[in-house]
Amino acid sequence: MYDQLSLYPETNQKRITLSLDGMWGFRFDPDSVGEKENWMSGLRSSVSLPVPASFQDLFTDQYSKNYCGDFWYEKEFTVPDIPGRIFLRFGSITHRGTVYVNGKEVTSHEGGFLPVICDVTDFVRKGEENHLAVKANNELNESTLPCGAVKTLMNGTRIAAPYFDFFNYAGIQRSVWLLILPEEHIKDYSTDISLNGEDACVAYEVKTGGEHEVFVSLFDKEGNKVAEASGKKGTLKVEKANLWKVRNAYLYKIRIQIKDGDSLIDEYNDRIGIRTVAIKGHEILINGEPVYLKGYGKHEDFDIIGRGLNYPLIKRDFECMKWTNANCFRTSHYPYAEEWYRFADEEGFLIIDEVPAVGMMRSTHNFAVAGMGQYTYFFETPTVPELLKNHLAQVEEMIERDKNHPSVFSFSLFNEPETTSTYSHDYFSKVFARARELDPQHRPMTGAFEKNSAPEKCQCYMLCDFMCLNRYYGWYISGGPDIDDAILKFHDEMRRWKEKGLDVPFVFTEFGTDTLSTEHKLPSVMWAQEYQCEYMERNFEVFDTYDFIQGELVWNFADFQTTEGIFRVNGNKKGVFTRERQPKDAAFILKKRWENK
Ligand code: BDP
Repeated sequence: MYDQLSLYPETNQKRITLSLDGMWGFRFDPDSVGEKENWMSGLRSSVSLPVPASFQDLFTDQYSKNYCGDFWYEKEFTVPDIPGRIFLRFGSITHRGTVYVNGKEVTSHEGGFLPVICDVTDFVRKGEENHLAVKANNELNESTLPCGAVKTLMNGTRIAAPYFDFFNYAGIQRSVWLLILPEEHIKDYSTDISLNGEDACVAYEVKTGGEHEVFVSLFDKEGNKVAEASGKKGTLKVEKANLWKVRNAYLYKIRIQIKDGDSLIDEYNDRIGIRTVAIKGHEILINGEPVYLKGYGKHEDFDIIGRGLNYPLIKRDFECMKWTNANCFRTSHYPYAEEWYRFADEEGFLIIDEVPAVGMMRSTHNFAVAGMGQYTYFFETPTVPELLKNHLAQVEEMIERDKNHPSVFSFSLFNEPETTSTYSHDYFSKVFARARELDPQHRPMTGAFEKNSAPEKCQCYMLCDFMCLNRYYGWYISGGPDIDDAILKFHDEMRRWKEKGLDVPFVFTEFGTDTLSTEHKLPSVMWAQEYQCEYMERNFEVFDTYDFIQGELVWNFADFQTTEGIFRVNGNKKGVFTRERQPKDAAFILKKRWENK
């Protein structure tokens, strides 16, 4: 866990944020000789590569695309000769990285989807050029998040074997910043919101590195101060609060200051939304009002840049989602770049924020094995203590990073693990308990279950505040001409869940069909656009039968890259949009349904 420094970077009168994005030096290190040969002080022979981006699709050869092992980045940077503490902040290093400044190791971080932050004040030379090196690694095993393995080809080449259905993109995929902060600075803040009639209370807590007094104020959209308080802990009382509503967001500016008498020591500004989240019976309530979730499971995925941060892509995705009248998405299967959440805050989208706990089932084809009733043991192996340690750390870092976003209304703590053993129950009890302890806003906690997690067998559903089901009736189960059977089987499962009398909302976090944008056929066949449309309509029949079904997130928003194989045609084609973000026919069906839902 970091020293509470996950605040999104801001430049203001007391803070300087310098971008280190651009071209960096890059070099593969297949024999892991980098450290021995002192690459931390200079890579010597390197190629230029852009940051942020995944490295895989930038090259034209198989070796680079499928490279699995250590790889290095380097960059020269100059630190201005001004007072302050110097930090480096990587949006992420996938899947793990060690950071060196001027040849010396500064920090190491495990997990590829959350920030890496380090204080480099004692490592840099101010006013001069400094050398930054990162040794990264993209190998997977059964104690990493996500889970997978490394396979060795007969010629000795190592390749990632993910236990999950997305390409193992890696690299420095998010922005890198140099931060110059005052010696005594604001490290973190959290809020908890309650409503009282038309008024709101924003209880806050600020962490700083010193003892000077803290002042907090809140400004409305027009810049009028609407509340203020002082102290590291306090309450902002907002009269006639403008609420952050779904698809109708209102954001206040929160300003936090450390002062010594009249002199300002540090300041941090952020935008927060005033809204509450609750689960009551089978309803999801935002500001006390029921909301039906409409939207998608997504990926950070695009041609050439892989999982690299790209502002135009974020904009286009939100425009496409809004066009279909969606109000929600799940950050399947890992926390996304923070820019996604900032945009969602503005646009009034709800987010189910997911930790990279995917592939927790011993199978490289979860999507095929799921639902066949096969026991895919996982939580009774010797790798579990290390896996749990990583899982808990990433839950902590995710909640720490995302806790103040109004868009984040829930945290998902897994995707499709094995959940039928008592081992899985013990494991996830610990994960849920820790997450509940950490979230200052006490959001509902959940996880996405695959078909093996049946009502009679699942040992983990009781840990969730609402149920998220990934179901493929009409695709992996009884597809094509058998779809009538699929629907009967689907009803049968829902009836069995109903009989359990859980009285919690159920949300479908995945349902969908692979669909090639080139294929049309009447009557429909699997993989043709007509079938995707029919499948949607038939699934909606089921959803609309049960009042406890409170949401539908289609798998997937757009086509995306996966590992190659006979189940995938240059990637997973379950997108409602193509990888280029153009609509398939099903997008028009969703648009129409969600307009009135
Ligand atoms: C589910 C997974 C998702 C896959 C999807 C599919 O959660 O990552 O991409 O199925 O098969 O098993 O398309």
